[in-house]
Amino acid sequence: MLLSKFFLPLIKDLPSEAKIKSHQLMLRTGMIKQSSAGIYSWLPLGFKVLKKIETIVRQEQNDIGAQEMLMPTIQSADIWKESGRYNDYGDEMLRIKDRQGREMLYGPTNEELITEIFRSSIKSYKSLPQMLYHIQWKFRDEVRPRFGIMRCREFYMKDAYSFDINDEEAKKSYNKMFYSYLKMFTKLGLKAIPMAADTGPIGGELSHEFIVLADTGESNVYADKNIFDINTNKYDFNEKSLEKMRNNFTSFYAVTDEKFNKNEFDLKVKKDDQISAKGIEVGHIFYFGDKYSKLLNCLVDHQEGKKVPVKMGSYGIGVSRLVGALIEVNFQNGVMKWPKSVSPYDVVIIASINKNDKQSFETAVKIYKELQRQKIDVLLDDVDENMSAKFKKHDLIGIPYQIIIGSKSEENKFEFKEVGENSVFLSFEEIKEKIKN
Ligand code: 5CA
Repeated sequence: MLLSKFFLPLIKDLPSEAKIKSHQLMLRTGMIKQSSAGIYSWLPLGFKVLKKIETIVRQEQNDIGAQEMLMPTIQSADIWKESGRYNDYGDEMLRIKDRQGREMLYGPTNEELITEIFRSSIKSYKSLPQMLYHIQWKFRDEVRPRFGIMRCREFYMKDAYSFDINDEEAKKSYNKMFYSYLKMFTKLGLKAIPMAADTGPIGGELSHEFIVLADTGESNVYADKNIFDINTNKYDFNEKSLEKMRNNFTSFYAVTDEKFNKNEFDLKVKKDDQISAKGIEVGHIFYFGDKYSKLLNCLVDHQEGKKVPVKMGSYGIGVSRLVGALIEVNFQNGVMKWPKSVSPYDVVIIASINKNDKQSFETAVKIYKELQRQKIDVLLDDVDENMSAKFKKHDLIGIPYQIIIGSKSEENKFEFKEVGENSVFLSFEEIKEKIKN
């Protein structure tokens, strides 16, 4: 992509409500544009990052055997009346009437709809376990939408649902998700720690929020610092190993503020190991057993002949919120560096545009075409402005690798820089290898 042709509306004057780094950066680099309070359009740069995150989430969910599907954003109120949440959800739910006067709503989550799909499709324990997920927009009419896409009204969520015959089997599904989440966040370059949490309007007794520590986070968390040192790579995807992994995490004190108890904290965690910090909730998993299956009469034939309500869990990830979390963590001292796994482009060529130096631009175009031929996603900054203005702009756009073509270029060696490190002079082959690795 040529930057001169790219739809990238950079803005200089930030609206005063942009208080945190991610909100500011996303507006300045034209990743998003507010359309109304808490509702955003995703412009090409932001959309690319969002889709890359989505791809990693999808891969990791498929890897543990979860099956992707797609449920609609608009749901009928009837199933929510069956569960009793049509009233309980309160003002956060956006209620709509269609032309026949039927009550509809914009889904804030999908426990009811998935239970309804399941009950009309699966009748026997023989078809269990099942794990289904979709990645779909949600709407919650938050009282105070703020911090851009961090707490907004319309947001992109991955929500998965598990179905098992009993608590013991359901625990295995919960452990699989636990594992999938930890792997997924590692791939995104994030350290997200599972912490015991309140179940809120979803319900049930058991839940964990996955928290990324950040000063700008909205959650207050309390933890034993040793939980951050658990090496998740030593666990495999088999029943015993997954159980060990979960037991390892849950043996450390790590809770969100609703679950916090000062006496317990002091009793279980040495003073020097106590962390009390702010964090961003990037995911939340729940086990609520037969809460919805009982209310919605979602029964399967048990091995012993009787009919039993299926045991369910649900597992959410804030796909759009993750974009913000990644910025909060990786935007330091005015310089953004996207993790390579989700960067909008693999590399940017920053070329000097100068009437007296036609050579530089020709070289830049040559490298650009060659990288494209190698299927490397490359951005060429061909905008007519001085190099220092270009560097400032790319400090914000945050592509992790830069090829700088200007006065310093040498014969067949090009200035190559990984953001945050010193630049080096490399041949085209060496550059290609670096990027591909
Ligand atoms: N049904 C369950 C799990 S599938 C559920 O809805 N869980 S949740 O309410 O915790 O939401 C899942 C994730 O969505 C959260 O962990 C958070 O990362 C993200 N999220 C929730 N509300 C918002 C919001 N207003 N703006 C942006 N992301 C949000």
